[in-house]
Amino acid sequence: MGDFKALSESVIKGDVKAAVAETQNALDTGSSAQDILNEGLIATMNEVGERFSKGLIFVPQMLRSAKTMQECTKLLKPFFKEGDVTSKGKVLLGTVKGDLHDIGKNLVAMMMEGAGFTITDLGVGVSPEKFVQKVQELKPDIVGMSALLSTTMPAMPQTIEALEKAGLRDKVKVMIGGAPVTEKYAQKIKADSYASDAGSAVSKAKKLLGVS
Ligand code: B1M
Repeated sequence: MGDFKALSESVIKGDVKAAVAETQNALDTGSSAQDILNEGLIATMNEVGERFSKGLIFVPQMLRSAKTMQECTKLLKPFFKEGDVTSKGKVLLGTVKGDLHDIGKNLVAMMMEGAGFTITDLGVGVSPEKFVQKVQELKPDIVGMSALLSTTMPAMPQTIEALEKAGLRDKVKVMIGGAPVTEKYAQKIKADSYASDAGSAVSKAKKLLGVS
């Protein structure tokens, strides 16, 4: 993790104050927000996940690291703005039913907002019924679903089915993502798009709506 060792260690420890200071320090010494995010914060969360898998840390530590990362991300937000742009489209985002992971979804929201999309974030544990209700109410161009657990991925096709049943499927594009989700899975469940990270979520969303 090279240059971001101190940042990484503070995120692993869940030391918000130190991690925020390290993030600011990295910005002040010329690191790009993109590198801090990818090589500093996201890489560290992968390390946190590995430690959890090995039984070296437990849920409370994982949660502290997550909170620490979220605080650091706040400092990076202004750097992902593409400038004053009129809305490129409306995006409804949520982490699917049964799933509480929201860091990735929040990054997708941040990057999309920065790129000029209007975001409505429904938060975590969003049921298919809630997605349907909000699509009816807000008429978004894209519904974005995030899942981090293999056990909650089935809520994605369930949501697509619920949109079909409500007669809304052809009125909205569906994008999915999250660590266990793949392009192949997106094709299987007939989502319109899959993105592996927040940056490509922006380019895929632009492509879906034919905007630049
Ligand atoms: Co959880 N957890 N967790 N966890 N957790 C994982 C996902 C896990 C892989 C850890 C592990 O075992 N190695 C594992 C899942 C195994 C599996 O199903 N395959 C796991 C588990 C098992 C669990 C619990 C069941 C643990 C337990 O209670 N025994 C539990 C489940 C709770 C629930 O959801 N019901 C649980 C709980 C938690 C915490 C609450 C403690 C915390 C989440 C806090 C929070 O999010 N506010 C947490 C964390 C932090 C993780 C890890 C360590 C980190 C996740 C993360 O934030 N990554 C994670 C290990 C890992 O992923 N390596 C793990 C950083 C983030 C930027 O990446 O979310 O992948 P990611 O998002 C990326 C892309 O995927 C993509 O863009 C993002 C940015 O580039 N993307 C999209 C995401 N959504 C997208 C949507 C799009 C497009 C792209 O379009 C709409």
